Amino acid sequence: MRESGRLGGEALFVRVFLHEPAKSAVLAFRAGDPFERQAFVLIRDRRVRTTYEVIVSIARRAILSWKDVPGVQPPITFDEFLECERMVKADPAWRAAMKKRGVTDFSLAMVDPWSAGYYGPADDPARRLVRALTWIRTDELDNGYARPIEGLVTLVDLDGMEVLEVEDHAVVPLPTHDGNYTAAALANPRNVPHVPDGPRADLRRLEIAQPEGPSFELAGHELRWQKWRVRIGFTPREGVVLHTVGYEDGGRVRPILYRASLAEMVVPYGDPAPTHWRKNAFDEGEYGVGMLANRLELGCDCLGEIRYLDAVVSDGHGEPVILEKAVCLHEEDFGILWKHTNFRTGQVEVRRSRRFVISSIATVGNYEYGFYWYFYQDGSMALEVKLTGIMSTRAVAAGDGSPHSPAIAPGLAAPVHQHLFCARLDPAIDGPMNEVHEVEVETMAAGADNPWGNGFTPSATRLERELEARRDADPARSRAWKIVNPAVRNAVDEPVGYKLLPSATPTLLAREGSFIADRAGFATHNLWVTPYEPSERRAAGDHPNQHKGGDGLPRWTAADRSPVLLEFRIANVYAERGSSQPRGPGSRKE
Ligand SMILES: [Cu+2]
Repeated sequence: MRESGRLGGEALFVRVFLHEPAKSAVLAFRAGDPFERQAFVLIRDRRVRTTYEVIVSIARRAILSWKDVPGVQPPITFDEFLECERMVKADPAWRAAMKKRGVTDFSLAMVDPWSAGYYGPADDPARRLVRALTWIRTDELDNGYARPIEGLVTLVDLDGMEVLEVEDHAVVPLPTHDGNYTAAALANPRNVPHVPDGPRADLRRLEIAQPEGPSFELAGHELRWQKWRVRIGFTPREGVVLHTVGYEDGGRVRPILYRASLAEMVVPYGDPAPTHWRKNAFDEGEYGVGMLANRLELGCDCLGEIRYLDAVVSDGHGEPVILEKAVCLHEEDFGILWKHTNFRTGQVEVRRSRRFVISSIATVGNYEYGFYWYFYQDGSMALEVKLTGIMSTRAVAAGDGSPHSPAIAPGLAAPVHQHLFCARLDPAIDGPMNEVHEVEVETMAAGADNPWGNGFTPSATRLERELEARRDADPARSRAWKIVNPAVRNAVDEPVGYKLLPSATPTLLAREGSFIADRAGFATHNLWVTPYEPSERRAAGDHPNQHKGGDGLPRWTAADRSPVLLEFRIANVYAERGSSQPRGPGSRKE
């Protein structure tokens, strides 16, 4: 790309990752077939304030396509994090605001570049904006999130790397206590929490050992564990990506998913205070959970026999960066899978459950996300996201309680917020032609077939169009969604399928018509089902950073395409049917 002469010296390599081949090519691939490896490159050319999407053939060292993408902002890079902090700390207006709060040692400030979002024409993505928030430490190792600089918002243009505006809404005293978490700090009376005796010492050793080694094999990125087969990919945006997930049965591998990944996530805050109401991070699309993956060599919490996979991303200059041990693979005991006691004979049978875990952890500023894909011995699988790290905080004056921000320490509060995750599943259950049914339980009406009033019955409805296939969880009816392959029947002549089980968590709590509701439309329903379209991969659109909203799932589904269909989302997960074949009435009966 540099040799092409089309890049200025200020070009920022935002992303370099695998340009995935067409599904048809992957499914038809046989070992030894010729294959061209391609890279997708996302560039921000700061000098001309333009974003490019480029596809490159690595084997042929050729540019295959070069697209200018006007009016969008690519995600914020780690290089920009550091540059932005340095630059803000040198700004006279920011320094004056800090002095007003009694802070003179600027080296102890932490400046986090929060994505700017979109709150009116001034946030137009023609400019590359972030709203930087400031915290202050007492020394280099102190947890600065315990001392937010309330009321101070610094608007930065990342293209020009300049401060555009310093908003100073009001001085609020710095919280008085430390918020550290090391063993030594806990015993300090100035710390919240304060634990005079230090950490508990009432646990004895628990060892998890697999002296014969683990029960899985890795061939390159293909995992084999018991009957499971999974290819493990990784992108800077999504982190772990699962490809061609299948399960061996009677000597053949039965496909389950063609591809699965996190498709977007958003963290909207519910506090209207000036420093907080625009906190609405799309941590995947605006930052990248793959880019920010932990190097688990530095601290991994998996126990047992562990294997790791490295991930390769790029820095701002397009140079490869190896995230060593970004993905952790291990087996773990998971209690019992099944048990029965025959009370007449005293015969007891127990099956222990062991699950396989593919995990990675991303640090986004103050917050950590642990992503765990689980595979079980009964053929089920799950995605769990663990939320940890440190809350985003605000300072509050004494007695200044807020319904939006519960107090967590003297002078310190944590604004309420949601974390909404959207996974995209491209199912291929026993083949690519799948459909989705909503299943739930109904109390039956009184009548001849329900004479005693005790009757209830499961019901199933096939989701026929995209707009009716925007669904919400309903635990009172045990609502779930079944992806089935109508052409393949089980022993009782029912179509084979997988059931998607939603968890009962709220969808987006912000009001309809709010800025964030427009930008995070995907989070307004638990499930979306759409026809397969490889370009429709990111739930809030390809470029959510500073996007004013409407892109992604709401835009695609507005056409109300026929989906016997299928791409759907559940519990903020959506999945898609695995076929690019349009399904006309003629083919439907097959
Ligand atoms: Cu949180």
